[in-house]
Amino acid sequence: MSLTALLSVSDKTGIVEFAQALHAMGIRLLSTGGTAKLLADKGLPVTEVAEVTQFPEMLDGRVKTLHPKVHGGLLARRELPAHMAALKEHGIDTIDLLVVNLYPFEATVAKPGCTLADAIENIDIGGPAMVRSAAKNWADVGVLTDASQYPAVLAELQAGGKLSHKLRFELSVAAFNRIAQYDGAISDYLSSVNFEQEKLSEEYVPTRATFPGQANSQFIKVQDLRYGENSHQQAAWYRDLAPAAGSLATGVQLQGKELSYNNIADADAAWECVKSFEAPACVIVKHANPCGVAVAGNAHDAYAKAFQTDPTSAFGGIIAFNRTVDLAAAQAVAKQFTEVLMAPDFTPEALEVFKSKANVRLMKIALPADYNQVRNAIETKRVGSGMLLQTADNHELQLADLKVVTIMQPTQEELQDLLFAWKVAKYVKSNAIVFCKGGMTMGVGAGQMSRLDSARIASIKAEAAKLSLQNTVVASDAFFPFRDGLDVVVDAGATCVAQPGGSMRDQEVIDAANERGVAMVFTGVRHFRH
Ligand code: 93A
Repeated sequence: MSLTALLSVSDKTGIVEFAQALHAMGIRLLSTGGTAKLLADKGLPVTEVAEVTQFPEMLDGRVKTLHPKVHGGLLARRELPAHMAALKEHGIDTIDLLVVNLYPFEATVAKPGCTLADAIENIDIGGPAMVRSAAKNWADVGVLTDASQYPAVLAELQAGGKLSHKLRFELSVAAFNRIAQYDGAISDYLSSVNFEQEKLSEEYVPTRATFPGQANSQFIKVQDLRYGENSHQQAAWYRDLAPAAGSLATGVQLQGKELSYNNIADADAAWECVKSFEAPACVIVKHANPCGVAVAGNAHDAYAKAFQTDPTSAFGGIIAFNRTVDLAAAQAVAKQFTEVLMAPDFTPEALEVFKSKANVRLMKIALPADYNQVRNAIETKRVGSGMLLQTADNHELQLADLKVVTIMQPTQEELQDLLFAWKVAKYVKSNAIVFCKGGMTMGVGAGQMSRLDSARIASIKAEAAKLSLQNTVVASDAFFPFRDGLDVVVDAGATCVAQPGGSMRDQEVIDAANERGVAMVFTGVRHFRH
C-alpha cells in the first residue's frame, strides 16, 4: 500500500525538492493552503487537506488541519484492528509521514516593533497539534519538524521504502523538543509583556521587561549521574536544547570512567577559562577554582608552567587545553594523576599514552574558530524554590580599558601579565587574588570571605610551590576596600596591581600604592564569582 505524507510548512526551505523525492517514490502528498499552492505550482500532484476534510480552511487559517480526518489518520495504531475499523467506518485514511514547521513565532517577536496582535497571530495551534499526534504515534508515523531532517528521512525511504523504528523514535523526540521549545518561547514572550489594558489595539506594541526572558528555555538530559556533589545526592546532567558550539555539552568522551557531577562542574570552569586565551593555554582546576593557568608557545610548555603554580593541588586535577594535545603534552600530563583532560583534539600518539590509564576521562570538544566569542548567554542559580537569572559574565577587558592611577607606570610586559591575570581572576571564586608573571599564575588565593585572607593565601601557596612573587603583577577581582590588602600583595613582591577601583577609599589605596612605589591600574569592572 502506498504511503501518504502531509506537508504543512511555514519555512518552505527545501520542501519542493523533498516533496519531489517523496512523489518519485510514489508517496501521496497532502498539504495545506500555502504549501499546497507552492507544490502544485512546481507541477506536483497534491491534495489539499480541505479536500480531505471536506471542510474549508477558516478563520483566516486559524482552523485548517484541526479535524478528525487529519488527527485520526495520524493517531490510529495500525496494529489494532479496532482502530483500523474505526478509520474505515469514518472514511479516514492513514497518514504515515508528517512534515511540519511552525508559524515563525520566535522570529516574529524578535523583530523590533512587533505588535501584540502579530505575536498572537503567529502562535501556531494546528501545527503543534499535528506534531504531537504524529510524535505520540511514532511507532507508525514519521514526523519531521526541521528541514535538516529531510536528507536522513529520504535516505532511509529510498533504501528500504520505510523508516526504521530508531529514526522514527529520534524524530519523535526531536518533535517534542521542538514543541517544548516553541511553547517556552511563547510563554517567555507573554510573561515579559508589561500589560497595559487601555492600549489594546491591532497596532499595540507592548513594552517588555528588558531582561532576556529565558526562564522557560528548554533543556534535555545528557545523562543520569551516579550521584551529586556527595554520594547521598541524586543527580543528572542536562544541556541546552541547542548548545553553543565549543561548549562542554558538545564534547565527546573518548575514554575513562563516567563523568561525575563534580567532574562536570570543574570541567566547565576549566574549559570556559581556557577558552578565554588566544595563545596556547592550559588551565588546571580543583574544586571549581583554577590552581594553575599558563600560556606558552605550545601545549606542553603551557602545562608545565600551569603545573608549577601549585603542584600539590594539581594532583587529581581537571585539565583543559585550547590546543591539540600532542605526545609531549600527553606524556607530561600522564606523570600525574588526572581526573579529566579536555582539549579540542588529541594526536593518535597522545591517545596512545592514555590507553594504559583507563581511569583518565578524555574529553574532545571541538572549538570553533571564534571560540572566544561563543559563550553561554544566561546563567542560572536555584534559590529557595525560585531561580536567579543573569546574563553571563562575558566582559572582556581590553588594554585600552586600563586606567593607570599611580605615579609608577606599568611596563609593556606588566600590562600583558595584568591582562592575563585579569582573565584568570574572572574564573577564580571571590574573593580572588591572582599573582602572575610571564604568562603564568604564580599564586592564587580563592574563595575567602576576606580579600586580605585571599591575598595571604596566594602568597603562602607561592611559597609552598617555591615560587618567588618578586616583581609579579596581581589582579584583585573587586576593589580593595582599605589599603591593607594592597600592603599584603606589595609585601609579597607585587610591583603592579589591577583592581576595579570604585571604593570610597580609592584615594587611600592610590596613595598607598604611590608610597610603596608600585604601579596600579583600574579596570572599571569587577568579576565576582560565587
Ligand atoms: O492557524 S493554525 O494554528 N491552524 C491550523 O489548523 C494549522 N494547520 C497547520 N496553523 C496551522 N498550521 C500551520 O500552517 C503549520 O504548522 C504551518 O506552519 C503552516 C503552513 O501553512 P501553509 O501551508 O498555508 O503555508
